Amino acid sequence: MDKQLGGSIMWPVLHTMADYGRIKNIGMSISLMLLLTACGSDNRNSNNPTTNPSLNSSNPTTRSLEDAHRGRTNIKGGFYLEPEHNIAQGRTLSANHEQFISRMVNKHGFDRQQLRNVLAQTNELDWVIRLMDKQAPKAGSTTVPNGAWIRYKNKFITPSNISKGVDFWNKYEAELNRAYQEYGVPPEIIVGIIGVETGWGRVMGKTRIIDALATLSFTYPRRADYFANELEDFLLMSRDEGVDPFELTGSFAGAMGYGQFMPSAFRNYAVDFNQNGHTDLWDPVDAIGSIANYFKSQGWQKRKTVAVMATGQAPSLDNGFNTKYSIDTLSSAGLKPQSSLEGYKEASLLRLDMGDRYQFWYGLPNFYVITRYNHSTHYAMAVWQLGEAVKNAR
Ligand SMILES: [Ca+2]
Repeated sequence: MDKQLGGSIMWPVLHTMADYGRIKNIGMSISLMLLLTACGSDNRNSNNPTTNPSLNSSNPTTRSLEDAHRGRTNIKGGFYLEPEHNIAQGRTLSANHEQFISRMVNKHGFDRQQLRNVLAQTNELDWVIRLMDKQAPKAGSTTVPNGAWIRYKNKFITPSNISKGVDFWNKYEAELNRAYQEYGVPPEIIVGIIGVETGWGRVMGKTRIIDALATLSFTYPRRADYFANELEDFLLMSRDEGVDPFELTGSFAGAMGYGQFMPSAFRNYAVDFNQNGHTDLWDPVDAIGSIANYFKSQGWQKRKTVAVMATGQAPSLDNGFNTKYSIDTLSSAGLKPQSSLEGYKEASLLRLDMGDRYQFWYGLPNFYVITRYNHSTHYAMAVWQLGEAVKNAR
């Protein structure tokens, strides 16, 4: 958990799902499948006065940053705020708040009083703390297969999801192809990421980002530094984009938009891919370019495969995306690649629990790059296989 939080720049969909589950009072154990079904019949955004005009009526409505954007800042050094948020607050802030405010004033020239007023209006979300504490470390390696991979995979790779992925790919084919040309990251990977993260924009999180990040920055000491940096980047994004920070929602940890970027990922990797003057994670086209840019930055190798299935078993070797073996070592252990390793001399050893047996894979550098989005073998394999399934279904 710590590793994922500190090292990963994104929050995967499961966090959004947990977030959503809590909002719907349906608990955290509910499956993604059920959630996606629930989302399909749930007019969650009915309160939004604006919808993204780029999405047709058969799709769920989303509110892009551009929709919320007013294109101006009404106070020098400050945010654009809707009238209901542009109010003085009497609440006394903690020393942590005041320290953070001073940092924003000194480092970025924010208006001290306005930022006080803004932070005084944030809600402390106890359930965010509880969810953060609940996230148990990953289960250790099992010695007997129990189908963990099958269960994980079945949340994402379903006929319904594949069909939705085909729709998304068809709709944004030109932009996906342009991203491939500019960044070398193929459509199936971007489609897979957006599918696993948010069901192609269907579940992007309903928590006010500023509430989530303020809660975690000021009342969660264990990760306060990390989240204070994220809050800093979030406030900069809001100011720079001229958008009311209270208008933006996402996961309970502050992940935003189609690809669930954290604010620091926005700052470092997001791009204005539709070139309309705004970098908007809630815009599918900007999200496509931003994800491609992220993968390229993490070392994606164009036209190289991700992983190769092995014949045989290698029970004596440690496995996981972080392992690294020479191909000779893997051969000696009893494995043979089922297709070309494309000249790679080293690979990680991946093991998938199929229920009645283990399936071994050679993990190649592009597999490792996918784990930079979320540090999990299952996650990366699901992204890749979902993308491939959508590609094959087109
Ligand atoms: Ca844009």
